[in-house]
Amino acid sequence: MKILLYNPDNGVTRNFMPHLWMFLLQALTPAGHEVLLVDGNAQPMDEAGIAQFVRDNNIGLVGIGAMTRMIAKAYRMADAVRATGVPVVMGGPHVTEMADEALGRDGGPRHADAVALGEADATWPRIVEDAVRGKLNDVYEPVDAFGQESKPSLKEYPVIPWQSIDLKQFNLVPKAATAMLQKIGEGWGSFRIIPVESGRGCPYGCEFCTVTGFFGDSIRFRTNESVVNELLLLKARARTEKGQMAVFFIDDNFAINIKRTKSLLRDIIAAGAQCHWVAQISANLLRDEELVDLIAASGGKWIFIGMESIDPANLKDVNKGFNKPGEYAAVLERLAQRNVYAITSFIFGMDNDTVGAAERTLEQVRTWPPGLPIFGLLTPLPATPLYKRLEKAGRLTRPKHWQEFIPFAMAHTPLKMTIDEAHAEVNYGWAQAYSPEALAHAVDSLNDQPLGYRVNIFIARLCFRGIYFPMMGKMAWVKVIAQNRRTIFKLVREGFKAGAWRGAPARIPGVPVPVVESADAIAQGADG
Ligand code: B12
Ligand code: SF4
Repeated sequence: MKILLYNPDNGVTRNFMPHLWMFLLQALTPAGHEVLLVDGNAQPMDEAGIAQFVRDNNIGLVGIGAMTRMIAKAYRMADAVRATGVPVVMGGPHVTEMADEALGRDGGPRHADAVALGEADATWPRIVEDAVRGKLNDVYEPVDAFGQESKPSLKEYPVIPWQSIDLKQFNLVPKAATAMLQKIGEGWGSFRIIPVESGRGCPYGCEFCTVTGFFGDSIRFRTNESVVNELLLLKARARTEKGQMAVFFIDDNFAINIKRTKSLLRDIIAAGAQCHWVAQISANLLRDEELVDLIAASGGKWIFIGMESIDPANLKDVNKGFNKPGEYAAVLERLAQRNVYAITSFIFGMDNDTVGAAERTLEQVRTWPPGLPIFGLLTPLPATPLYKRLEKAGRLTRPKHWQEFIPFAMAHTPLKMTIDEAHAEVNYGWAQAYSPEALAHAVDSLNDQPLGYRVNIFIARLCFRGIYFPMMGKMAWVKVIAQNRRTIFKLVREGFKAGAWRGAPARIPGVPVPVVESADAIAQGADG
């Protein structure tokens, strides 16, 4: 049977990285089936397009995975597939919490023939076999022989065959430039950010986060050997293609067990499996100097830190009191001393936020080493403690906000400001942090560093800007480049002076996250 695994875009912005679930389920599919992958972020498709694809490729089963944010699109695409007579199974965090909605048991239309609840590593092979027999159940639950919930231990992790997977759709280097860029240094003909997990679960239970509920508070890790082998496979592929790749360790809190993380990083170094990587780690775990040394030595370049707020009262409200705003600066300095920088994530619209929260946050951000600040709004995702609290208090203004997805829009009223004021705070945060002046300031603050670091921070900031300011077209890029021309000229001039542009290899230290078009990320602190 031919199976299509499809991940929708959210219809507004695009993602810069493929989704791990697709590769994982592909690797877990029983032998004898062919699995095709389509990520709507890389290969945009509409309803007619997916129906045509399913017919043209003689697909027998479609699997769709989606977060809450893109569930409306996922349902529309599922409806289009089902209209061709092909069954659809849906999985992922949203339908796990809202299975009745997907199955049309809540009075609405049915969108899926079957729903896979929770982690589907063990249920997926069963789903495929049932689909072959034409006997899909409505719901697949990960339970053991006694009906108890069972979570994959990750000790037996499948080998994802990165050496042979078709990754064309995920290359961030424009096609026109591939041939030329292949010749630069070790080769830049391709650049991909590949998701790798080393463990699952986070016990912290922040109020707005689905992770503790979904993956459970029991943390599970892959073996170091299996992670190291995966990195070696990825490095080998990049080498043969004369391209580059970076890894995004998608663990929610990569250092949740510091001893284990240190041992993994040591093994990566010992095996020569270092690569440029990004990971999410909570600030409290970055107090450890040895850990930060190992992060730098193993190739860690960007750490995503869910700071959420600089106001301890807000942090306490959302059960994230373990974040100590007083230590943010020291944590960032500790990273910057090793040339590791941070993606700092903030949430506005929290209950103790008042007008001016964004400027107060930026005042602090400006005193920190340069990084990539991102701003979002507190969003009640289904089944989170936050959702339940706001629902009970009658504060949800759009209880089914996902059915009509609006980016950067609140679904409840904060206590100390209006919804419009909260929106204005987010707008202000992005506009100020990514203004030409702020970009110039970030570059200048690294004046004592080699040119490559300054180029790195500049490119990373320009690309990250696309999370909020959609830069989908050429004209949008031209405008951004014109606005930042002074900084660009300055960097180019310095490059000529230093001879950096003469003769390759010009290897930029550190991986900018080159969100080629518009990237959507992270705007509500899912980290660590
Ligand atoms: C990496 C990541 C991202 C990446 C993008 C996704 C990517 N390209 O990988 C980035 C950083 C860009 C991102 C952005 C956002 N993310 Co995010 N992200 C994650 C993260 C950390 C890892 C995802 C992952 O690969 N997990 C590991 C895989 C193995 O797990 P999985 O995807 O759940 O898949 C398993 C099952 O769900 C199931 N399954 C999944 N799909 C399917 C499909 C079928 C057919 C079947 C059968 C089974 C199945 O089987 C898989 C194996 O067991 C998760 C948290 C987490 N640990 O999952 C948050 C998470 C998915 N993100 C979340 C959110 C909210 C966002 C943002 C809105 C903002 C934010 N808070 O981060 C944006 C929106 C992005 C957008 N495009 O609109 C939420 C989603 C909650 C929800 N109900 O929707 C999560 C769960 C974190 C949280 N705070 O709660 N994210
Ligand atoms: S926000 Fe981060 S630290 Fe908090 S529960 Fe979610 S993954 Fe864990």
